Amino acid sequence: MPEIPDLPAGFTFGAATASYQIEGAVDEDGRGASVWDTFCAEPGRIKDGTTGAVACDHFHRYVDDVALMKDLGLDAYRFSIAWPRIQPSGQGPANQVGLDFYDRLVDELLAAGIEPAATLFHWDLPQALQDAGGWQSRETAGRLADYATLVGERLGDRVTRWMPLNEPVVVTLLGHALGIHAPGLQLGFDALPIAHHLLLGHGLAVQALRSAGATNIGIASNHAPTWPASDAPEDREAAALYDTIYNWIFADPILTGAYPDGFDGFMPGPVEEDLKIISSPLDFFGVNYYQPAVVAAPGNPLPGNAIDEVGAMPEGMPFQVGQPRGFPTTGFGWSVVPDGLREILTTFQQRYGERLPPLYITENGCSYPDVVDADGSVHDAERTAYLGAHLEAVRQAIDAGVDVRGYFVWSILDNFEWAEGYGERFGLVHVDFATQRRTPKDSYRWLQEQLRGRADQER
Ligand code: PNW
Repeated sequence: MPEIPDLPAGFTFGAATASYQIEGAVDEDGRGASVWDTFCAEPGRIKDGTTGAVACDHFHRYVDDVALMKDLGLDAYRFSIAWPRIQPSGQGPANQVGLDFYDRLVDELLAAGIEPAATLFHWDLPQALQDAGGWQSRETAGRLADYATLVGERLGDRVTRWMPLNEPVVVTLLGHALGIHAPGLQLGFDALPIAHHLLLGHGLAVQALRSAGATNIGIASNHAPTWPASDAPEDREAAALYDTIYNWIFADPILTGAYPDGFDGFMPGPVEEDLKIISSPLDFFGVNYYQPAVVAAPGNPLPGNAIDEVGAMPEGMPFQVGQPRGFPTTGFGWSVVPDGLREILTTFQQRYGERLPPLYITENGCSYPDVVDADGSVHDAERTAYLGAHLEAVRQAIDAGVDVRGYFVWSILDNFEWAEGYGERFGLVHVDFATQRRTPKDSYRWLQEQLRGRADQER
């Protein structure tokens, strides 16, 4: 069994989820439709034909779920707020009954001694806003800020960390360039303006949250160290381009107030003015990490297994993207490369230096098919090994001088894994979706023991 390495005093241990992946109750308390309701209803979009209509039924079971988190010993819980519960049509006054759910959840967490960390937009855009142009429209950025004001006013006194956006890169790439996620558009490079509108929405929402009295504001941004498939100059060049598009067109404007060279021209609107908003100071920057990317020039050999998502890259792209070979893979087929986490954290430190606020790992985790015994126990030794190795990588980054303040496991519960449906299980807790029975996996027991050991030491 791995042990959690020594981490600085006050290091935050948490777990993360997202509204559409766990809540269910899609028609309750005035919730409007989201782009994911629409997308799931389209034949062929979700591998097993399922939807998030029930998911983990967390909307009705949040008390039990918070009890599981408390028992595990978590310091913090990162959840997302379903925008269509707060503004069923994407604008106008708050649906107070919709906000009530998060009010109850936040109070339940605080009573359990768990810090609430809220994401505002984890992909479930109100369908009415999509009908009005969605993230292709600049207006949507302003709508995000209005929604942020409503939520900040109600919960700003109790939520301890805020993230307006989750993974703008995945929304841009999978949702709008490749069409694998809602809203299912295949715009290719014409999706770049989406990135700008998301970033503008982020900046406006940061400002709106602060005006509403919220504090401790950041982002949860997915990042992948990007490796050229070979030393050939054309592979290096292709990898540098992909690295810029995947990682730095999202982090640079936020942390430096400028796009990487040459990208301003692809962005719509008064870009210079927008960048001032986009670079509104943050209290922390959250990195979601799953695996590195391996990139080759078109026509060159790509030794990595193609990543499902980006393997679907349309013809004519200036790069081919795969994943590193020679590493174990998760049940989902993603490569297990703990050192990639150390690498991306130290890259952030080197790239931004003094300008970098404290970092959090806002997501890291893995999917494996569970082995369920006759007695109901669930064995997932690979997940335990995965978490131990990635925490060790965090330790190494801290030793190298990176200010990392916390780590959130994706996820506390098995849940609706987007286009994969219920086939991929990322939870520390097994969910039997037929009965909604929750069973802590071995990895949960392991983490619980480790967190208890830490608490004893700090006492
Ligand atoms: C993240 N990729 O999504 C999301 O924030 C979660 O909602 C999701 O359940 C989790 O990771 C596991 O997938 C990603 O293709 C989706 O690189 C795709 C990629 C990365 C993250």
